Amino acid sequence: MKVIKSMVAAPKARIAVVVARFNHFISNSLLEGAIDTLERVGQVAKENITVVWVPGAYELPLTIKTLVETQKYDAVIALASVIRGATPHFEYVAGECSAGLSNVAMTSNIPVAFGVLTTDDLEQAIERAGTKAGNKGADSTLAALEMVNVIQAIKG
Ligand code: INI
Repeated sequence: MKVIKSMVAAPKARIAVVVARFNHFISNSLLEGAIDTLERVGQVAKENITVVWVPGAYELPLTIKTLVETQKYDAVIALASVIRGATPHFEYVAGECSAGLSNVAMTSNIPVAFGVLTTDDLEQAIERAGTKAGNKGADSTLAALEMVNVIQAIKG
């Protein structure tokens, strides 16, 4: 039996973090969680981390597609919060963001971690951005780090 089970330390990994400016207060906390995890847990060197700000969650897929096409990154972390409002707008933004990110990962073979909160209200977003329900920026970063090692292990 061969089992592939990878660590989260990836000191040589080149990581891009793409973060939506919309709901900036939440995004900033997700970004803090991501950077802290990259440096302290992943042991990724500062010079190997690129942060890209974009207007909103809807812009994440195209930005990440452009980044992976440069072949300069081993994984990308997408960070945003989409908060439900009074209209169906939420469904379009969250749906297109999620489908687009999955599509980029599948067509590029580069892990794209989904650090996008989709919540009913601001309180739920705050809870998941560094308060009582953890930090989704940190959680998605752990997934990205592990996936860098998993993909490398599979490719041998
Ligand atoms: N973008 C978000 O990141 N979160 C949201 O909650 C949100 N809402 O609710 O509208 C949002 N909209 C902006 C969207 O992502 C685009 O930036 C905009 O439509 C321009 O293309």
